[in-house]
Amino acid sequence: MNKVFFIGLALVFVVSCKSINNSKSEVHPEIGKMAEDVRNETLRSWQAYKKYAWGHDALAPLSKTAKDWYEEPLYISPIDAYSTLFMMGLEDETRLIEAYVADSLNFDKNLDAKVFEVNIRILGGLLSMYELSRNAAVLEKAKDFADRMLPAFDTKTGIPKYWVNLRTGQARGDTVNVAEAATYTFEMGVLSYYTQDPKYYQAGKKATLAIFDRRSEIGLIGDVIDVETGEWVSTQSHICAGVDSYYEYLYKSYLLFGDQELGRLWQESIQGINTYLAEIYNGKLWYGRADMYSGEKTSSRITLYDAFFPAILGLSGDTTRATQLQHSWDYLWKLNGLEPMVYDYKTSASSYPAYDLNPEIIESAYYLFKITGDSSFYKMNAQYWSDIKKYCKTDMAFTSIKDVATKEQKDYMPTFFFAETLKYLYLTFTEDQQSYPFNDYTFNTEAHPFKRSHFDKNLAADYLGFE
Ligand code: DMJ
Repeated sequence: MNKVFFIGLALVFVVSCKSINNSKSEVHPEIGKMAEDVRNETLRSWQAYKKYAWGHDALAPLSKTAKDWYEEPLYISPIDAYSTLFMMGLEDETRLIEAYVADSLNFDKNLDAKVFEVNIRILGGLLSMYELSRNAAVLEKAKDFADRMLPAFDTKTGIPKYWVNLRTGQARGDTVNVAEAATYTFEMGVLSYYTQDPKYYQAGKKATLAIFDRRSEIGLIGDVIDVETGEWVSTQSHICAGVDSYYEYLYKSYLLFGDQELGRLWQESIQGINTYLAEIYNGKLWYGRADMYSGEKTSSRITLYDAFFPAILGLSGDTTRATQLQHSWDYLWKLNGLEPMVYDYKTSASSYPAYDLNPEIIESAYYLFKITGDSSFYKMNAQYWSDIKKYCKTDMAFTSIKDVATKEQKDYMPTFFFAETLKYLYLTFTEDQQSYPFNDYTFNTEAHPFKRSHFDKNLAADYLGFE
C-alpha cells in the first residue's frame, strides 16, 4: 500500500515538474540559457524601475529614486523599454506600457525638449510600439508628438533647432552638432509611411541634405553647424559622438524605404570616411578626426559611441573593415573590462573614463555575429555581458560607472540600457531564430525594430514623397 502511495507521489512530482518546465518553455521556446539570463535581468531591472520610478523618465538605482530629464516627466524609460520587453515576450509588461501610453500619456507640456534625443527615444519608441502592437491609439500619440517637434525644423536651412517647447512650438538653440542636425529620416520616414503624409520625411530629408550639401570638395563634413546661417561652427570631421547617427541613417533609411538618393549619399560619404578618417595604428584599425577641407588628421581621440561603426560597415557589405574595427574595440574593452567614454588610440589616455551602460560595441558584435556567423563575435558579447554583470549590477538593477579603471559606480540607469544594450545581448544569445530573424529587421539608432517587409518600396516612394 505504502509502496503504491510513494510511486503515486513520485509520479505526481515528475508530472508537476514537467508542467512547470513546459509552462516556462511555452512562454519562450528555445531561447537558451544565456538569453534567459539576460531576460531575467531585464525583468529584474524593469521591476525596479516600476517600484521606484514608475511614470518618471529614469531610475537612479543606488539611491532608489526617480530622475526626470525636464520639469515634468516624459515617460522615457517605458517608451524606450517597450520594444525590448516585447521581443523578450514579456507581455504583461508591454500591455501595461501600451495602456498607459494610449490612455494617460499627454505631451501637452510646457517644457523645452531636446529635439534629437526625443526623436530617437520617444518618437522612435512610440513608432515601434505601433509597429509591434498595431494599436491605433499609439500611432496617434506618435503623430501628436512629431507634430509638436516639427516647428523646430522651421529654420532657414531646414536643420532643426536644438530645443522645442512641446506646448508652444517655440524653438531655440541655433548651434547643433551633425547628429542633432540630421538624424531624422528614419523615424520621420516611418511616420510618413504609416500616415501616408510625406511632410515628416520631407522635413527630415531636408535637414540631411542641408548637411550633405555643405560637404567639402574632398567629401568630408564638419561636426557643428549654425541652423540659420548654415555655416560650419566646427570643421572637424569624424564619425564619433556628435556625428555618428547621421551616417547611420543615410544607410538605414535607404535600406528600409529604398530611397536611392540616400543610398548615393552613403556611398559618397563612406569613400571620404575611409580615405581620410581611417588609419592603422599599432596594427589596429581606427577612425580618427581630420580637417574637413584639407583631410589632414587632427586628432586620434575617439568616443565609445563610435563602436556603432562596425555594425553599419557590416550591414553595408564591408565585413572586412567591420571585423577589423570590431577587434580594435574589443581590445579596448578588454583593457579594463569595460570601455571608456573617450579614449586616445595614440596616447592610450582617457579624458573621460566613464561607462554608461552603452550599447554600441554590443550592437556591432551582434550584427557581425549574424552577418558572418563567426562565433568569436558571440563570445565577445558573452564577455561584455559577464563584465557588465560584474561591475554594473546593483541589488536591484544596473548602474553606470564613473571610471572604468576604478569601477566606481554612478547612480543612473540610462533609458538606452533597456532599449539597446539588453536587446542586442538578448538577440545575440537567443536560440529562437524564428521570431526576429536578423535580415527582416532594421533598427533605429535607439534599437527600436521595424520589419523590412512591412515597408513596400513603391508605396514608400509615394507616402514619403521621393522619386
Ligand atoms: C543612444 O542614445 C543612441 O544610440 C545614440 O545614437 C547614440 N548613443 C546612445 C547610447 O550610447
